[in-house]
Amino acid sequence: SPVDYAKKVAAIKAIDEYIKDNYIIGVGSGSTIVYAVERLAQRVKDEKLHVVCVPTSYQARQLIVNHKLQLGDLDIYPKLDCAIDGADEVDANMTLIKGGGGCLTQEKIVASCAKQFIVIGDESKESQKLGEKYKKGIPIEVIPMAYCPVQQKVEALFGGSAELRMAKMKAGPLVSDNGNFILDWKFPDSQFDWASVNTTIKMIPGVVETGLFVNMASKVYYGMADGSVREHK
Ligand code: DER
Repeated sequence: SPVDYAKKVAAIKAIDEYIKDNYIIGVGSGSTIVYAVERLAQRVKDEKLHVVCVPTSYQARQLIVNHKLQLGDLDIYPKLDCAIDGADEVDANMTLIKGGGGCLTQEKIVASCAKQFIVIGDESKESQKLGEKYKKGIPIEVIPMAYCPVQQKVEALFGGSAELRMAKMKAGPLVSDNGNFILDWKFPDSQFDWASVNTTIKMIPGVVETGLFVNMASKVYYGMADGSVREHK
């Protein structure tokens, strides 16, 4: 489909421009990253590159293993050369909403360990203001026993509604790779200082991580259906 093609061209551009021999690479989660891992595996084979891949989810781990790429972890490689990942939305300041796929916690940890954090996506992810494009709300990973007080505190602090994410192929709430629940906070249309919102929410007892990635992305590649790729300016 045109969207898949757009994702693919963005992924190829990122891998071709950023990956070098002996790189330690953080591998993100979602659907766009699949094209990046495919391209990476092709380059490793063609150019006989030596790279190590650190996953951000069980899904990313499977991608790495299935493409016969060398698997690493943060115990062995706490400093990464670059991390590549998708996003649910990117605003004018390159603040991201991530976590649509429920992998925000390990994604943020891995991104924070990388010298460069490269975001890839189709053009539908680009917006001026968070909330314009991605309507499901900002994911917040919480310790299960705390989800109700966290829900209430987020809504009391900032308004909107924080809803417990329910699983699709399992009865009950979605359980993250870390064994936690996820709230999707549908925030009100307002001028938010996302850095301060992120810090405040993280300080609520029971919150593990938010899907607000503030001042983390080094570059964003937006793939277009016509095969061209725009970089965030
Ligand atoms: O869950 C996540 O953070 C994913 O990276 C998501 O934001 C991007 O998923 P996509 O590449 O399938 O759009």
